[in-house]
Amino acid sequence: MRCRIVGAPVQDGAGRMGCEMGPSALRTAGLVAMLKELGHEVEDLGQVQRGDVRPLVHGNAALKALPEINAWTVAIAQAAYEASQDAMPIFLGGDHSISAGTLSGVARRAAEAKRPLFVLWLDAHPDFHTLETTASGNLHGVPLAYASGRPGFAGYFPDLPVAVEPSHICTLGLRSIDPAERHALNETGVTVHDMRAIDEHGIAPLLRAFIERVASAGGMLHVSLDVDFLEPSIAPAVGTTVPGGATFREAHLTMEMLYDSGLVTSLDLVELNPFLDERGRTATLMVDLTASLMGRRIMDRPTRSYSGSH
Ligand code: HAR
Ligand code: MN
Ligand code: MN
Ligand code: MN
Repeated sequence: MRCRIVGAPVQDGAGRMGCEMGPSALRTAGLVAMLKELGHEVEDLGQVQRGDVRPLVHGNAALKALPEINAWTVAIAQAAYEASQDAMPIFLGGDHSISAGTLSGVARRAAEAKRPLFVLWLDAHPDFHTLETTASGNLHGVPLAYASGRPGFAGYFPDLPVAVEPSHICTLGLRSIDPAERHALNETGVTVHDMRAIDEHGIAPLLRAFIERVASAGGMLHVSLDVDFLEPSIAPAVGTTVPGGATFREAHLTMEMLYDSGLVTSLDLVELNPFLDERGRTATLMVDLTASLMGRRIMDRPTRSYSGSH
């Protein structure tokens, strides 16, 4: 496969500094060499450059860095659209606000290819706030709402070329949901597999059902992996740790099943804050999980093992 690495060194969407160093840490942990070892062709496009910031005033006084995130989203959406031409882009965050741009760009690409876009959101949080409902004002809490066309972003974030259909979104690993997000998730029909569901059923059947849906629709699949999807004791380098996350094996199994599906067309690696890491262990884990997504396996197995119409 041909991969394109796109650094998106954004930290203004998070409540604390440090995610700006995320792309460097992921590169330092050996991302490019790992992909080449797995037989992929890799092109590292370097870092996205943020465009000019224009003043923006919103009625929610809690909002932080709205002009900056607007400008980042413009630039990242364009970079994502370009990088996804005939290749699989891997976006290196940066906080999760980068996904406002990555989803916008890959949704435009999927629409041009006349294929439905599906999204797997691996996170402790749904990031489903609108600009009105966020109380923290941290804009890493809004990208999934923006990309799925929830109202209130017009004039503050760039116009979306195409929205992601909420019924094509599956969140996995949630365990910190604000009341307004809970309400909106129920109302829009996003699939939610929270940690309780994972505990009760195991991650495999939940993920398999979603993969089957993507396969039978002939869909493209964007995977957005937030560091805080993981149990904090194995992945400390994130500003918003929530106890009770995915274990090492649950996370690898998720990636291995996704590889076997042959459906993943783009990937975000987000929220890594290297300032909070312990000797690079979280960056290394994120690279190892990416390896499992890209074909590293314990023993050989058949690929594309899911029934699809395409
Ligand atoms: N929902 C909370 C808020 O809006 C926490 C959001 C935290 N988001 C991330 N990415 N860390 O998932 O402030
Ligand atoms: Mn997130
Ligand atoms: Mn999160
Ligand atoms: Mn559909």
